[in-house]
Amino acid sequence: MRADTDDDGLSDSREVVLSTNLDGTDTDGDGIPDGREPRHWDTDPTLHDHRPPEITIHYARWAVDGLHSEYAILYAVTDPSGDSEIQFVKEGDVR
Ligand SMILES: [Ca+2]
Ligand SMILES: [Ca+2]
Ligand SMILES: [Ca+2]
Repeated sequence: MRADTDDDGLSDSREVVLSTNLDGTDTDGDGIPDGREPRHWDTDPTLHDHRPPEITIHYARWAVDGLHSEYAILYAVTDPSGDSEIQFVKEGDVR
């Protein structure tokens, strides 16, 4: 079994190759653990280069009734680490 002293998902030997901190889980301090950067985000664990949030539209509807229109949109914002997602619903009338 390969040693992972700081339990960040990156083995000690791999941390030496990548020049990351063997005793710290987040070398660049961007909130994404060293072990997740190269595998999940393809980012450099030694650079504070995290990505902007992802915005996903799950649902969009537009209805027209005579001169009255309504819309509804369900969208989600996911943080770069993928650990949390917030969903929003926006509804309104167009006259
Ligand atoms: Ca490690
Ligand atoms: Ca580390
Ligand atoms: Ca990091």
